Order: sequence, then C-alpha cells, then structure tokens
Amino acid sequence: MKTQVAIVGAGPSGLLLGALLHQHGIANVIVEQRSAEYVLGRIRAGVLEQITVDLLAEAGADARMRAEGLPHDGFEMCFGGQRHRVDLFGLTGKRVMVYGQTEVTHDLMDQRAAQAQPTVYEAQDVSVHDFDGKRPRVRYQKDGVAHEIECDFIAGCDGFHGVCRASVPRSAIQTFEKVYSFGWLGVLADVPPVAHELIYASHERGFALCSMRSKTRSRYYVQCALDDDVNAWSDEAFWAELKSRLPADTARHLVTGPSIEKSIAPLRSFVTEPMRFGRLFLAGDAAHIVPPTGAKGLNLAASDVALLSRGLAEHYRGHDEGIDRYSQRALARIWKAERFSWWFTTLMHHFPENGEFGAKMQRAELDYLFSSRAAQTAVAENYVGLAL
Ligand code: RFL
Ligand code: PHB
Repeated sequence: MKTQVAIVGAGPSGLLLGALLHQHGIANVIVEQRSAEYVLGRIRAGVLEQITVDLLAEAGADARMRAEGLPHDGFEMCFGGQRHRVDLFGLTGKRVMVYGQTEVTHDLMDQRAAQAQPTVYEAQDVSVHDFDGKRPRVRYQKDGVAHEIECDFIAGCDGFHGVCRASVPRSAIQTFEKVYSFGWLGVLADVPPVAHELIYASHERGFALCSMRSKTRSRYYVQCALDDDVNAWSDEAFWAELKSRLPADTARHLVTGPSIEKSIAPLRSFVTEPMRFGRLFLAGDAAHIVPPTGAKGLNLAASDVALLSRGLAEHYRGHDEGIDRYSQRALARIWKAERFSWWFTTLMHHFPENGEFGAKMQRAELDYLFSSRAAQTAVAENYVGLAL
C-alpha cells in the first residue's frame, strides 16, 4: 500500500491529524493496534480549549460538540473549607468546552468512516522503518498476514507507550521527566454533577476534582497512593473519600451512585526533544505527558497536529519551513503547558515529603491567588490555553 502520510495510532492526535490532512487533500492511512471499541473505552480528558474547539470545526467534526458540549465560563478552587471562583471569561474573554475525549474520538472516527478514509484497527507488531531516508515504511501484521505501507512521512501519534519514539536512536533524542509520588483514582457515574462548574479541591487528605461529562454524568477524581489497587476501592469508599475532601455544604449536595468506570492513573511530566527525526514526526502523548491537573494533554495533542498538518500542507505546495520549524514551534507551547500543569499539580496536591513548611507555602500561595486579580488572570490565561 502507498500513501502520503502514514499515521501510527488512532487516539485523538492520530484521528485529528488524519481529518486535518484530509481537508488539505493529503492522503493518509491510520494504523492502530487496538480495536475501535477499546480506544473508545478509555475514559480520559474532559476539557477543551477554544483552540481545540476551533480545530475540530476546521476538521468538520464539531456538530455534536456544539450541540452537546457544555461551555464553561469559570471553575472553582477550594481550600480551607471555602470555594473560590476563577472567572475565566471575565479575566480573559475566553471560555473552555467540557466535552469528553471519548466523544471527540467518536466524532472523528464516525467522520473518518463516512469519508471512507483508510484505518487499520487491531494491527499487530507495528514497526516504523527508513524514516532517515526518502521512502519511510510502516509494517504490521493483520490476521496473520504481513503488510507494508510506503509513504512520504510517518506521524507517530501512538501515545506514551508507542513504538515510534522507541524506534529513534537514543543518541538522537533527549527526554526530560518528573514522576509524581501519587496517582488519581477516577470514577465515572450517571449522577448529576455536584456543581455546574468544575471544582479543584486542595485538602490535607489529598487533592480532589469534581468534573462532568453532561448534566447527568459526572467524573470525579481523588489523589491516591501509586500502589493502591483499584479493585480495593469500593464505590462507597470512593464517595466517602471524595466527600471528606469537599466543604461540608458541597459534600451534602453530592449525589452518589454506582460507578460505570473506575481507574487509577499515575501522574507524570515528560518531554521529548526534538519531535522530528528525518521523515518521522512525533505528536501528542508520544512526545510529551502532563499531569492531568491543568487539563492540557488532549489540548497539546490538538495543537501539535495543527502545526504538523499545516507544515505538511505547505510541504506539498513546495515550502518546507513549516515542517522544518515544527519541533521548535510545538515545543515552545509544550514547555509552557508543562510549566502550568506542574505548577497547578504542585499547588493543589498533598505532598507529605514537603512537610509542614511545604503545606504553609501552598496555603500562602492560594491565599495570595485569591487576593490578586493579576495572579488569577495568569491562571485563567493558562487554563483557557495560550496562543498557538
Ligand atoms: P493516546 O490517546 O494515548 O492514543 C495513542 C494511540 O496509539 C495507539 N498505539 C499504537 N498503535 C499502533 N501501534 C503501536 N505500537 C501503538 N502503540 C500505541 C494506542 O492504542 C492509542 O489508541 O495519545 P494521543 O492521541 O496523543 O492523545 C493524548 C490524550 O489521550 C491525552 O493527552 C489526554 O487524555 C490527557 N488528559 C487530559 N487532557 C486534556 O487536554 N484535558 C483533560 O481534562 C485531561 N484529563 C487526561 C485527563 C489523561 C488522563 N489519563 C488517564 C492519563 C485525565 C486523565 C485521568
Ligand atoms: C476530566 O473531566 O476528566 C478532567 C477535567 C479537568 C482536569 C482533568 C480531567 O483537569
């Protein structure tokens, strides 16, 4: 098989890249190791920046998001038993959209199927070759048969554990990493959200987040130990822990119910430099990870593929500046999102290793934040998303 761009991975990066390339008339094939159902079963991000919303519109995959997504003008931060609002719209003139990654992925998959764009699911032993030369190749097995895609470029959109970054010679790549000493236990439940905006809560028992997917479906998280066993957390234990980390009058309004998904995610900050190796480009979680506190992971994936699709479109019109500067331009935005995600994580979580002094510093910073419009503007500006 021959194509212009072979995309490895059908997560949000791969699917959105495929859709944007299609808009530019660039042929592409997506090769994904899992089934479509498996990809859709991963419950992850929930908050979209305006830039991501605009990119979904550019890709022509925004109709359901416009109808069903929940625009949010602000969010709340809670500490010392009090709730404080960050007025995103008042401070920046911008808002965010609450719409699940599952739904974004679903919409992009449906659109791809309707456009009869080639996607190979359940591909085994995917490998990438010859990206340092002129004719890169992607090989895989499907139902016991070996396949090869010959292409102009490979886009590595295969997430943190993918094969693309791992195929780059060690001498050509630098990585920067911070692993946190805790995880997030997340629960999805068909219960109305406790509040109409998200609540990020700092508590001495640990961080908690009240998020949502719709007016009838909630997504909640509590900071947990890295070695916690998700099966050892009953629904009752989860709801009790969440309530204990919220102010009493908020906890009283919390509607609980059976969980429909429960999982533990570790927290990590990670960046790869550069993001281009000859004719292989990395995008999304394949190149970088942020802890979820700043809600930036999916949004960074979207901004990477926006830059990459534009660069590739320029290449096919005879100009290589876009692809030559892809890595540098993407990384400039990524490092700022890394900084915000690290800062917000450090501010809101319980770090027993930092002792009483660390806890006092967190509290002083939170007190300062809610006494200073300038400090709140800095938070709001980062949360709604920095310029591309
Ligand atoms: P993905 O989604 O991991 O998709 C990569 C795809 O590649 C496939 N793959 C392979 N395919 C072929 N061959 C191989 N060898 C392959 N190896 C892997 C995988 O099966 C998969 O389908 O990466 P992508 O597309 O870059 O998208 C990144 C986002 O998924 C991620 O950044 C976000 O989910 C992060 N995130 C959040 N981001 C936000 O912007 N806002 C949020 O509110 C938010 N909340 C979150 C989050 C991530 C979380 N977890 C679980 C880490 C909340 C959580 C709890
Ligand atoms: C979510 O709804 O899953 C979510 C929202 C905000 C975050 C992280 C996750 O910062």
